[in-house]
Amino acid sequence: MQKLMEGKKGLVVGVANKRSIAWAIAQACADEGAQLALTFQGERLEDWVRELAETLADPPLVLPCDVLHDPQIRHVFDVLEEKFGGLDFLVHSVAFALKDDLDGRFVDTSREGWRIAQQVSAYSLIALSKYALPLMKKNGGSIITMTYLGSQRVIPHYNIMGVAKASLEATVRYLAADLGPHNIRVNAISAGPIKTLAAMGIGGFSRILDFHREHAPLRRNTEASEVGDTGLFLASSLSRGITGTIIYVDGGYHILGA
Ligand code: NAD
Ligand code: IMJ
Repeated sequence: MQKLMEGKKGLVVGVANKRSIAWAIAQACADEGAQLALTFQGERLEDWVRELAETLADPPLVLPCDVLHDPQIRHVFDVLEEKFGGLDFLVHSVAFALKDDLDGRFVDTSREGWRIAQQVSAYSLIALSKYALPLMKKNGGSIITMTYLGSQRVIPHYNIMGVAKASLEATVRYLAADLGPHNIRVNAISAGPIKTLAAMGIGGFSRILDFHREHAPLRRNTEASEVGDTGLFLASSLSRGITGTIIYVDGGYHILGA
């Protein structure tokens, strides 16, 4: 039987290690026959990402990409143009804020901290989409990013990242409106808390996981594979009528009032 993603080419930005949400989406898409390119941020992550890449049936291209660095972004898409000749989907799974800004009082957020969080976590979606556009123009495409409930509600310590995710979610809507006429869809997945590198060292994260498990309607924590499967759905033609939306993969936690 023909696989769902057979013949589709995708770029996944944001794999750091095997726990990364980006890796769960990459695996789900690769299992359905997608051909992938993965990027890594900085040399310290290169070996990890290359090792993971080799575990996929059709080993992906692996390229460096720091989203703060326009020439690196341009290089990634130049290589994709040459090797793939086009692009069907793009997964953006990147966030960063200064540690100091994820602690203490929100009112103490620095100008520089705000700028960094916005640049890495929100502007990068615009930058990547801009370069993806010419590669997706012919056949349309799907752009997927990762967000968190802290964009809509006040969640302790999320602070400046909540503002960056609010900006990212608005960016999804503006990009969806802009790129829709090219049959390029833009959506976000809002995941429940998952123990990844980006969640390590966050004060009280185990308590956050416990609280989520006890209160979410599904009474369990969100698994990366559940997010991976929703990523696959959004990347595939099964979601062809959906754009500009935020899909919650959080066991229903976001519906709760108390
Ligand atoms: P992760 O640490 O595995 O992934 C974060 C990625 O961001 C890493 O691969 C890192 O290299 C990359 N990154 C940071 N700065 C970068 C830069 N300048 N250039 C290129 N890449 C850069 O953690 P994760 O939890 O898989 O996070 C992925 C996404 O999921 C993030 O957007 C995060 O906000 C979101 N998210 C995570 C959770 C959670 O609980 N883990 C919940 C909801 C949403
Ligand atoms: C992050 C901070 C505070 C509370 C948090 C999180 N909760 C969750 C996260 C409740 C679920 C994880 N998350 C959704 C993120 O988007 C994380 C982003 C992040 C994490 C770090 C840690 C290390 C660092 N900078 C970071 N920047 C962004 O130095």
